[in-house]
Amino acid sequence: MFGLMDQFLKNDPITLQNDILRHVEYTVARSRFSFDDFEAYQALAHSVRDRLIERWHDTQVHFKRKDPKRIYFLSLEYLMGRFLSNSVINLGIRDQYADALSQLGFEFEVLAEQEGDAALGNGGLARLSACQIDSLATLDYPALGYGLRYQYGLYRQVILDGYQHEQPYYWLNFGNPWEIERIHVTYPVKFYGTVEEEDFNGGKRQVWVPKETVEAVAYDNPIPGYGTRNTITLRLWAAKPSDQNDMESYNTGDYIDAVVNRRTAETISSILYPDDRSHQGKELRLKQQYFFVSASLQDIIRRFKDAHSNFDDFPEKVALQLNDTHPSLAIVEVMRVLIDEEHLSWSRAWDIVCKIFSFTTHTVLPEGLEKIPVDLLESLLPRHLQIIYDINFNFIEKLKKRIGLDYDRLSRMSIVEEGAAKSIRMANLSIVCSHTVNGVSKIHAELLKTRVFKDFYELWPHKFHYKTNGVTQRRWIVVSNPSLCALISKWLGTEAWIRNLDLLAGLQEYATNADLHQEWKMVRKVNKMRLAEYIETMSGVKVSVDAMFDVQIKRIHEYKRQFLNILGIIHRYDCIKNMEKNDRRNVVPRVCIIGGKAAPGYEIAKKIIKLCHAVAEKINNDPDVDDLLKLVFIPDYNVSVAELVIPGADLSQHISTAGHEASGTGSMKFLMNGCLLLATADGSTIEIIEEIGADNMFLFGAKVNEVPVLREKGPALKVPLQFARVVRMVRNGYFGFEDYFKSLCDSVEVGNDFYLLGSDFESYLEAQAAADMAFVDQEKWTQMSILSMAGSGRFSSDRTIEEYAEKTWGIEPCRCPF
Ligand code: 26V
Repeated sequence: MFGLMDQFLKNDPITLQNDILRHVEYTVARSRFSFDDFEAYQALAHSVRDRLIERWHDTQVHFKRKDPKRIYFLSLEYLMGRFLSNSVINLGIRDQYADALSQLGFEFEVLAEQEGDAALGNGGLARLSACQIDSLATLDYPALGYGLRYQYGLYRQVILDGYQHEQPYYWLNFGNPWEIERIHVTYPVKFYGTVEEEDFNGGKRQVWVPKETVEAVAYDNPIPGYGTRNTITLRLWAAKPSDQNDMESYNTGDYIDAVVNRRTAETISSILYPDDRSHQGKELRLKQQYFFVSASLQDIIRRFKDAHSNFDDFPEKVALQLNDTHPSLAIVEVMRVLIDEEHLSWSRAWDIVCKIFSFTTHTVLPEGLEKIPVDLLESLLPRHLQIIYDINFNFIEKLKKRIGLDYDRLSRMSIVEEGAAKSIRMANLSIVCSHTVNGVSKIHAELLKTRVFKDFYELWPHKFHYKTNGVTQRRWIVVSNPSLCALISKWLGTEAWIRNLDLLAGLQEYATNADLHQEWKMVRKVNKMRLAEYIETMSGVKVSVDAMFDVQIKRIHEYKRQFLNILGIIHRYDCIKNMEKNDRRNVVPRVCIIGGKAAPGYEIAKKIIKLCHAVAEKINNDPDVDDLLKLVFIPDYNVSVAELVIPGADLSQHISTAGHEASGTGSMKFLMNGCLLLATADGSTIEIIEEIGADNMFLFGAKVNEVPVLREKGPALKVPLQFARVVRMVRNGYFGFEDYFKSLCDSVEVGNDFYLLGSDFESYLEAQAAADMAFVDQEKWTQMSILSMAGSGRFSSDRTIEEYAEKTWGIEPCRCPF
């Protein structure tokens, strides 16, 4: 088939222009003589999509022909952001499109802004999936990502009077040119019903008689690699009503009710759960998980059976990666399909399961671990519950032989949690049934082994590993910071770093080069100007680009300590107010930027957002501080906002209470963009210190092993006076709303201060002072900035994915010939 015509679609400016105009006329159905920016964007996107589809077909044909072992990445969340710029850059045709558009009177950047974010996830875990998908494509791995096609993505955050409100984000309203509906790729997914016993081969067997069926329809999103023809699939499932279970309702004569009921099927995939802390044990969430798992596995098994007839070969062809416990029902579903539908024996099925699953956990907190109430499972998936019990029975029996009758430990390790409300511990299930358990940073793995999963580690030390997270430099430098990208390529004399980030180390030798310094500062300044403009449009606050831009953007969580940041800002404000006018000249001007969403039900997090606004209102309108201090909250933080903010940041804060941030990937994006880090030694920052050295960062706070000791002290803990003072200012209504902020203040009082804001405050202020000092010496700062970027090579998701491929999945690249 290859050789017939290597590439259908040409990429010269005339072809591209014609292509865009053709899509204006026939796809968007507007006149090619009159169309607006949004219509131009749509036509442009469709023209890019044609090129994606061509490569994608070639890749799929190639994979099919080679039949390599594939990795199936199972994740309920992906934060993809926008597709356009990323796609044309990965396809290597951005400049051609920009030229073609400018001849048509359009600017590429302006059209790119027309696209809404694909926000099918909450935070770190979801953005990590997106970065990893990009790396899987770029490194030519035979991979396929599965997910859910939520109609309502992550809610929009709207701020009214400083309070967060959530607005539904119906992102498909304007169409989605990046997906291809596969109406012929559908699978029935079944729920409810009973388990019956029936005779089989002279013995008995269990048969699930489900009661309800919904249809899963595939929507494919082509994901192009950079510098390769390989274009892989992100397959997202949407729920549609099925015709299989409706006959009876129609026969009852209530046609309208029957049709209305059908529509409830669609709700399964309609909403992304927006809380990334607590598992509420809701039926809809469980339905989503099973819907996802069942459809994906039917698809995977169908593909396997197309080329193979013996399931013993399954582990040679299939690796299944569980992105946290959310898709863990896949384990049980594989058991069920192999035993009930393919009629394998339990032990053969179990053998296969133990070889194919690997599990990555993304949390440190035991309360973050998912539990499913048994009664929910029993009604929704009765056969699965039986299988879980059987897996647990076998596991506990073997365990007893290993550790004896240590009932405490047996009950801690059991997959089933006994108690008033019995539940299934999804993490335990995943550990028992996976060949590998991965953490996401070195310290995270340590905490898993010594605290969270200690019992399991002692039983199976060989299962526990870690792969330090990474992010893709394609999105986080090439797409979002084109001028820095050009500068790096110029100084390195190559663009090879875009596929091999370790090459950035080559810039270390120029860290003190005056010419580089000048160009570097210029690039940074232009990015800051862009950010300042955005801030002014969003919040009306005018900021000076000569000030230090100090940024904290991430989900709002108590452990991430945005409150500590705000208390630090209050302290700074208070100091300036109490200074002699003459002394104010020595203050380093700052623009403090905070952004992030609070889960809708997370009261304290919402209060932190309100406090940020209340403090900003006071500071920004105080002529005493003028340009010396500004505070802005950036609303509706998402991937696209991050692309704009990160390149313009001088300093970024990663200040979680040590031992709480499993990894943190924001820090890596800032680092790559030459932003300095003010951080605690937690999660990924511990490894960043190893790469760039503590001298190039501003570190503070209790260390991971000191945190439990400090907590132990409780009410006897020493808290600095300045801390008590700033908390008192909030408590006493200096910023208004004292009743509303009371519980927030209470949460950091001595004896109650679980996240240790008080005991870390002094060293936090010292780190801030050190950052001020460094900023005054701009040459020194620039040097640190260059060294940060040059030392970020290890934090590419390419490195992470290569480690997974080699050590966990056992897969090889499968490169599509050009
Ligand atoms: C939990 C839940 C619970 C119920 C409904 C939806 C939902 C969604 C997500 C989660 C768990 C969130 C875990 C997470 O995002 N962890 C972050 O993972 C990052 C990538 O490994 C890591 O950098 C962050 O430190 C970690 O917090």
